[in-house]
Amino acid sequence: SELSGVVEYRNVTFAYPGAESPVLSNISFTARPGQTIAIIGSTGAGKTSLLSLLPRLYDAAEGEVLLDGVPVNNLDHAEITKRVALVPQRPYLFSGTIEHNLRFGKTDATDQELWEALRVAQGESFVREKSKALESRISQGGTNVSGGQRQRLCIARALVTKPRVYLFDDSFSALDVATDARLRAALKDTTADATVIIVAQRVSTITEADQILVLDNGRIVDRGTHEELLETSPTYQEIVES
Ligand code: M5T
Ligand code: MG
Repeated sequence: SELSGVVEYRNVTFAYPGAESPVLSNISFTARPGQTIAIIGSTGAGKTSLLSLLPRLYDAAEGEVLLDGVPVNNLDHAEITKRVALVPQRPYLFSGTIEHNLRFGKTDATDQELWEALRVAQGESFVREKSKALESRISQGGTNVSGGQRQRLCIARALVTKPRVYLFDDSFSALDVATDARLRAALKDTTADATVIIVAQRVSTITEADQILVLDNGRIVDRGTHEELLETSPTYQEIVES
């Protein structure tokens, strides 16, 4: 239906194959269309691992990850990627044109759709400034674009697929504060009906989230809005002050 995109983690515990101890323990939360859920926590807390379970990069051994009420373990990757786009922490660009990179998830996207995605991702002007625009070549791994340009192209690539659920893993960290703010304002409009889960390092990126999950050592130690957590969460206060 129109309002698909409900994500639910139910008592999820996860250990990497071969590892002795879990990196995630008893994770439960729900993210609904129209909401932004933020995940914050120190390096190694398990943020990337948590996101990776929804597109089934790994499967949780205990508990369930549900997409629109269906355990993702019962869905194949094609069914999941129709609804879920993950912008990974180290986003990858292929050797080929910008156009080729942007169409990766939706090969029949129109040029207009590509430009619209670039506009939202704050990538329009640097692509226009290139003499070949969308036909400009990206070298293997994207070494001929800056880190911030790479992030914006990978965000645009996700936008092109018009998913119901966006997973942003630290996707704004290479952007300066002004670009980060412009991008999030544009994203807010475009993703208004979608479910958005954002992993962030900078608190300023997530102060407006509907709910912030504070992850520490694989557990959700606190949750609430920015204002609530400032009052109640010593762990959050530490992150804010760091
Ligand atoms: C959480 C371990 C990692 C850490 C813990 C991705 C990955 C992680 N780990 C593995 O053993 N194998 C893997 O493939 O899991 O790591 P994370 O989820 O990457 O933490 P984070 O995203 O909160 O950290 P950061 O640095 O991105 O802020 O013990 O060794
Ligand atoms: Mg990470």
